Order: sequence, then structure tokens, then C-alpha cells
Amino acid sequence: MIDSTIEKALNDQIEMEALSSHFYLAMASWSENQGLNGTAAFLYRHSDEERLHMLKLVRFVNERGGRAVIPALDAPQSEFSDLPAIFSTLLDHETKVTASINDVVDLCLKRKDYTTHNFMQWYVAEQIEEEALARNILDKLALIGQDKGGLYLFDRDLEQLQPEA
Ligand code: OFO
Repeated sequence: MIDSTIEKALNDQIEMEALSSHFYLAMASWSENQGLNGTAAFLYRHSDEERLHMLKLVRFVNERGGRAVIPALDAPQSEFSDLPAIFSTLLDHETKVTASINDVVDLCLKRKDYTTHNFMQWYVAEQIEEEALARNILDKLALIGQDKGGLYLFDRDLEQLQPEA
């Protein structure tokens, strides 16, 4: 049976992952409306991946004898000034997700829950990839600046880019 403080921390993490999915869905929809179809495709995939991150936690909590709670979510930001604004919002959010995962890991050690600690290592590794990817995209956007041809190629490349699963 799962410790109730760990159960609570995992339910908070379920909400974080649900929020990520929700945020990236709104960003994808904005991009699609701007005609940035490659960026939209990337962000739709990213949103789907975040839903899977949430689901993995839901299943784990229930399998351990806890009770996963599906959270209510506020409407995400739906207006953005440009692509750098989107990806810096995304990076800020991922930094918060990383901090929250680290808190869960820390709690697992304090409560001697090595099973959940082991399970959370997948999320720890995932966050390294997610933050690196967002930084890499922001670097590319900074290089492109106002160059419309560069933006066209960036959008086309993002169509193929896979967010980490
Ligand atoms: Fe779930 O990795 Fe981003 O938030």
C-alpha cells in the first residue's frame, strides 16, 4: 500500500503532467491558426506525450493500491506574441515540472519508498531531454531572428522533430 504523502505527491504530479498536455495543446492550436503547421504538428505530438506521462502515473498510483485523482484544469494561455514566446513559456513550465519531479524523488528517499523512487527515475531522465530540446529550439529561433525564410525552414523541420516519449 502506498504511503499517503507519496500518493498526494504523485497526484500533484499527475496534475502537472495534465497541465503540460493542456498548455501544449493550446500552443499547438495557436500555431496552427498562424499557418505554422510544422510547429503545430510538433506541439500536438508533445501534448499527446504529456498525456501519456500523466497516464503512466495514474496507472502506477492505482497499481500500488492508491487512488489516482483526475484533476480539473484552468483554461491555458491561448494568445502568444510569437514562437520565441511559446518556447520560452514551454521551457519555464518544464523547469517547474523538473523541480516538482525532484521534490517527489526527495520525498521517496525520506519515506524510504524505493519502488516509487525507481519508477520516478524515468521522469528524471525525461526532464533532461525535454529541457535540452526546448533550449535547443530557443537557440535556433534566436539565430533566425526576423528572417522569414529561416522561419519557414524552422517550421518545416519541426514537423519531423519528435518530442521525447
Ligand atoms: Fe512530462 O515532461 Fe514535460 O512536462
